[in-house]
Formats: sequence, structure tokens, C-alpha cells
Amino acid sequence: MIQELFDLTGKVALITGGTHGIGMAIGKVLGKAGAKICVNDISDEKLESCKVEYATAGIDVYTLKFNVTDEADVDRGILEIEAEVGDIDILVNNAGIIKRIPILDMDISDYKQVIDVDLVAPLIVSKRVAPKMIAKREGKIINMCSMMSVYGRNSVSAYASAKGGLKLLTANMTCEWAKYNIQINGIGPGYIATAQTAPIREGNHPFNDLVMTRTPAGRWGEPEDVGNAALFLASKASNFVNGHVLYVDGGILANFGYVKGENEIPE
Ligand code: NAP
Ligand code: GCO
Repeated sequence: MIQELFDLTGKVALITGGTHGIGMAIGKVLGKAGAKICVNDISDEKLESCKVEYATAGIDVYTLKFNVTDEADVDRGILEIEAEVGDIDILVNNAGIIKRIPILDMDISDYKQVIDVDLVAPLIVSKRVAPKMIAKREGKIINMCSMMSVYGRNSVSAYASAKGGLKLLTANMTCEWAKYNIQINGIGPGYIATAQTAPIREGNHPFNDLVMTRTPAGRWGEPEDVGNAALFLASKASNFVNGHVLYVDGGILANFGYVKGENEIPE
């Protein structure tokens, strides 16, 4: 049965920062495939409000508060999941932040904070979760990369440094852990309509035009577009996919310089 390939019944999945946006879309689709969904956040309010949304989608979610950048807090959170839900089979390192500040104006403390959340935290959480996957000889780790894993743009130096690093951390985890039947892969979303991109998407912001004209698919991505890719990487269907970054970007990375309406070449 083809459905058996994507069946996650009995698997425990932790999606960091899974209370809204891309993380929640991943939680919902993995939950629909049968996984027991755990999500953390640093905001009590978001942990509370997400319960209603998950319940509406028919998913029973285990929520808990811990900060992914704090080793002791991560240890406490994962111990709680292990005791209350079970050992983690699928880890999605989704929590992330961005600061849009030109390099000359950026305080080093801001740069370091982005590196801590977007690059160091996936290492902290994976390092805590991997030993049990190694013992079981089975596991899935998905690191939320970005098109900024391969490209820069003005004002996002810290974010691009972190996401570029995360792509190579994915490769290095693969080199060390693939032999234990753990598949570690990344997802590189393009421009997705979430809270993170609201400041550059809403209110007639010129960046909205740029995304709409440069993305060959002609639209912003939806969180569900990314969720569906995560289902593949969390399932048996990807058991020989190792150290890959799957770009879910409407083709924007494939597009060199084409701007709809400006330099269109007649077919
Ligand atoms: P989002 O709406 O800003 O959600 C990010 C989540 O991470 C939030 O739940 C946030 O919690 C949580 N978080 C932040 N710092 C944390 C910490 N220290 N400990 C625990 N949780 C923390 O972002 P999104 O757009 O859904 O993006 C999800 C991931 O995809 C991020 O890694 C992002 O960089 C990446 N991505 C997004 C896009 C895009 O276009 N949206 C494109 C490429 C990659 P609070 O809400 O409480 O702050
Ligand atoms: C930006 C955006 C991006 C996206 C995404 C692109 O300011 O350029 O916020 O960095 O969120 O990561 O893949």
C-alpha cells in the first residue's frame, strides 16, 4: 500500500517553534500521518493558542515551553517529552528568527543572537536527541534551511550566515550519523507567507512585488507547501535521501534575473 510509505503511526515528532507558521503546518501534516506531535515555544500565549488550531485540525498536540538556545532548558524539555510522550523519532529544527539590519548598523550581539537561534540551537537539540536514535538505529532530522543557505541579500547577513551554516551542519550530521539509519536533511523554503515575512509582504511593501515577479510560480508559498515536503523527509519514502536540502521555493532559485513584466523574452 502506497499510504504505508507515509504512515507515521506511533512515531513521536518534535517540531521546535511549531506553534504557528511553517512549524504548525509541519505539525499538522505529520499529525495527520499519525505521528504524536510535540511543539515547544518561548511564548505561553502562543503555546496556548496553538492548541485550539491543532484541535480544529483533529490533532492532539503536546505543548511545552523551552528555549532552543539554552542547553539545560532543552535537556529539561526533552526529558519531559520522553517521560510523557516517548522517545523522539522525528526532529524538525524549525524555530528561527531573522533581523533585517545592514552590516554596518548591526550590533554584534544581534548577529550572535541570530546565529544562536538559527544555527547553534539545531546542534543543541539534535545532539540531545540523536543518541536515542542511534541506539534505535532509526531516526529523521529535518533542519529548516532557506534560500539564504545559498544566496545573500542586503540586510540579512546574520540570517544568511546561520542558514548557510545549517546547510553544512546538515551535511556533517549526515557524515556522522547516516550509518545509524538516521536521515538528516534540510528544507529550503523560498518566500512563504508567515509572520516572519509579514514586514516585507504587507502594506504595499516593494519586496512583495519582487517576490511576485521573480518567483516563477507567481505567488508566495503557503506554510502547507513546506509541510508537505516535510512529510516526505519524515517518512520511509526518503530512507535513502541523506544530507540533501529540498528547496520549496516556487522556482525562485532556478530563476536568474527574469522579472515578470520587465525583461520578458517572447516565447
Ligand atoms: P515564524 O512565523 O517567525 O515562526 C518561528 C517560530 O520559532 C515561532 O514559533 C517562534 O516563537 C519560534 N522561536 C523563535 N525563537 C525561539 C527560541 N529561542 N526557542 C523556541 N522557539 C523559538 O517563522 P516561519 O516563517 O514559520 O519560519 C519557520 C522556519 O522556517 C524558521 O527557521 C525560518 O527561518 C525558516 N524559513 C522561513 C521562510 C519564510 O519565508 N517564512 C523562508 C525560509 C526559511 P515566537 O513566535 O514565540 O517568537
Ligand atoms: C528576507 C526573508 C527571507 C525568508 C527566507 C527566504 O528578508 O529575505 O525574510 O530571508 O524568510 O528565509 O528563503
